[in-house]
Amino acid sequence: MKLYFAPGACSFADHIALHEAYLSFEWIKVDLKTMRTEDGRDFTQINPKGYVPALMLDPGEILTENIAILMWVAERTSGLVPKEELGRYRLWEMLAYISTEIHKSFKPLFSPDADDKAKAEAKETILMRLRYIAERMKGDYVLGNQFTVADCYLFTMLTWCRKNAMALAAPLPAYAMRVAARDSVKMALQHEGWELPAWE
Ligand SMILES: N[C@@H](CCC(=O)N[C@@H](CS)C(=O)NCC(=O)O)C(=O)O
Repeated sequence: MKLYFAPGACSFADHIALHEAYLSFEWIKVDLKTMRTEDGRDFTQINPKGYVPALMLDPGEILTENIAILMWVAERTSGLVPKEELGRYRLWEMLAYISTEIHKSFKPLFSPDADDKAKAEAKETILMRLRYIAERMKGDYVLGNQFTVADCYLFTMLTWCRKNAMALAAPLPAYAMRVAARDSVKMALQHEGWELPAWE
């Protein structure tokens, strides 16, 4: 199995999740400017959508989209889906919120064409969406006291907030430090070759 990633991109979430699930995989860096992989392939032949993450499953099947990859990984192990009756759907609900309401809102912050007003509005929206989560967090992790793949995704979004000098509402800085201490995060960082921002 191969994870196609770009350092520090949203594929970091999938990278952490694969380590959390103790799955055996190779991590292949993609240059998103040239669309070449570090093993010399045209990435658009692997994922014609032209973005990471892409997970090549062992029989040659390609899975794309963070939500699908994270759910696939979560369901390969017993510990990454919340245990309660509605747990699988609560996980899906949170992944969808992170993907469509938070992840997508970062777009102006990465766009060279976006002006300062668009960037400021994007930051405001993201912080509002994160406050919704922060005000409802009851345990150590986003869905309670169990670490799930939603934490892999949310944590990745928080690294982007800090890279953009956005102040996180409590308890998110403490939460981020807790997630940062996990072996899965340390391994993914080492493989991707970048360092975490400061949390406060
Ligand atoms: N809908 C996709 C979005 C993935 C995405 O936004 N990937 C970014 C990195 S975080 C990317 O590869 N962008 C490169 C590009 O669009 O050229 C998902 O959730 O997996």
